[in-house]
Amino acid sequence: MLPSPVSHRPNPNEDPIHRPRFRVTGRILWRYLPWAAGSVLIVWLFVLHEGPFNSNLLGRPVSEHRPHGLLPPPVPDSEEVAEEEEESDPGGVEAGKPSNIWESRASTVKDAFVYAYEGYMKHAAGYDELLPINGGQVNNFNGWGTTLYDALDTMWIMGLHDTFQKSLITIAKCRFHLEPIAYAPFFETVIRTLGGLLSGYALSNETLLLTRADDLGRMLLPAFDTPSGLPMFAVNTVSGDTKMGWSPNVLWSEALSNQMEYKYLAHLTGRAEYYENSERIMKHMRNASLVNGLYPSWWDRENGAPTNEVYTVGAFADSAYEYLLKQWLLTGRSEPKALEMYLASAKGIISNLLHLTPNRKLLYVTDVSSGPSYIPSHTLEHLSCFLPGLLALGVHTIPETHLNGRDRELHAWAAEGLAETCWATYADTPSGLGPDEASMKPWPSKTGKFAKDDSDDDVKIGSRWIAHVERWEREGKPDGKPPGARIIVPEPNPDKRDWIVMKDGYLLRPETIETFYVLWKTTGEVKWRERGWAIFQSIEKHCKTKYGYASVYQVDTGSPAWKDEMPSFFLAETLKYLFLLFSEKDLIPFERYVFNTEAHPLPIFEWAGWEKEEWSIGKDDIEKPSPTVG
Ligand code: DMJ
Repeated sequence: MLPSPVSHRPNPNEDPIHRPRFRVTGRILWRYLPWAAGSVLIVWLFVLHEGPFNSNLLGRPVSEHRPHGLLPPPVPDSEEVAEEEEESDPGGVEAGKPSNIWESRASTVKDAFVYAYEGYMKHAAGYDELLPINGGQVNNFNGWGTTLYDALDTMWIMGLHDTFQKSLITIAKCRFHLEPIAYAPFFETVIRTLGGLLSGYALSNETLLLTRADDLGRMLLPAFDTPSGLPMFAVNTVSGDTKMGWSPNVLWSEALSNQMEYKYLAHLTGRAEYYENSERIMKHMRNASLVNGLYPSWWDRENGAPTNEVYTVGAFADSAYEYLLKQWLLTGRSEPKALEMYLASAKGIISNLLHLTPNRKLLYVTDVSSGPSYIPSHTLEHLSCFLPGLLALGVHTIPETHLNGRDRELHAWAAEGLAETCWATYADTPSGLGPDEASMKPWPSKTGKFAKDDSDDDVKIGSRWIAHVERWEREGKPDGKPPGARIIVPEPNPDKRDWIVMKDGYLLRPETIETFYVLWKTTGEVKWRERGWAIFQSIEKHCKTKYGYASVYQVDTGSPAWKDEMPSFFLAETLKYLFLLFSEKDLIPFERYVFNTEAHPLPIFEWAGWEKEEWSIGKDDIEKPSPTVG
């Protein structure tokens, strides 16, 4: 430590020689001049670089205290945006009123969020979720108040800073405690709670959120402690005990939906174990022997081998495909194997899981089980409606060098056609809400016109979209777009729809709206916004209760019945994507953020040199040529 000139003023009583005063002064000068000059120089350089001392003790704006200095600045909040707009359009609007219809719609969504969150806080604070019919509460995850964590970044994005600040008090007190017999589900806790904390930190720069993310990330680590590295279903955060879920198998979605959160956390904290555990699963999956680039939905935790031959992008798989592309984007495109795995799997999905209905030519994604050939179930899950958004994000972000020509077109057409069908499942029903599962009409048997033209193997070719695309190409590409990629007109008559309801609940899920948001941002086509608004109005009409919003049954009627649940993802995802869909400002640009599977935006970062070196990042990444679809 540098000596203080005051406390070290020479004391003549301590000086045996009693030197004359000028000599004492000269000695002081001699001892302290270099330090004083150095200090002046440092202060001068600091002021020159940072401006006057007006922010905090260090003279550096708080927002710049970021690990590695690579993260983007906090997102502008919507209140600031509204103020800016008022200034730029002073005559056109009433003071304080949104400046156009879309901002007004965004503001209505914000009101819905406030209504839902206030209902939760009033009747279920401290519990995971609100029971919206009677104002009850339920702990269905870990009992730490999942809805608050899941809703955190939505508050910030909507400019609800007071609400955000109040949430910090709860988070500051939370120690992620669990009784000995309780377990936190790993997948849900990572995507909702850890994802919420990390995104809240990235947007607000509140270090409390990073500290808690680090605490939680560490407490969940025992989940990775299995022979294969594929995670356990749940963890006790106090003892580190783990347990399996209802199935002894690891779901593909559970194995590969932690890389975004753990890699970002590794980057923020420098903890190797975060990177290594999640990356071990990536390496394992990359070395797995696959059929058509597709990943089976069940895996063995002991030996790491697949335990079924069911291929789906719905429940058990969805977010794993999502994390292949998204972790490549999140880590500054520095891990080519993730992109390579995404492209290979997208090829497998397009060639095998995309099917077409015979009359309306509705394009849908379904699951197939392996047999003599792939057998499609023809079920379209609401969960799978994230896929068009993912494909569109890929087309928007993957360079021509890796996705080009016909493949690029196939991805774009598939995105558009699948989104049209997801929309049709809402637009066709009297409630305006889409079912959790629809059963799509299969292609006619061998005697059917189409199958006869293409091949005798009806199972293989009958409804497969790629076969119809090939036929359309052979015919000289009439209408410019292949069947399945064209606009669908809503069909109120159930007999003419080409689909029937399988599971009749609308569970306040986000996937269709998420896809509309990505398509609006990447294509600029206003139809996606209009459709999002139609869905929001149906939610307002059928799902709003005295205490919040409820999932509903019987979507295929004019008056669906409430189901007593308000899932936290309604606040984390559904209302956030609606708000962003209508907001006129690009609050979360794709160039700077990537949404995790629970709609928590994480900032794109680049690995530091030492991280690459120390953790061998990208060392086993060998760029391969882009696979060809079809
Ligand atoms: C969300 O929790 C996440 O999006 C998850 O990946 C699967 N689906 C639910 C909402 O439907």
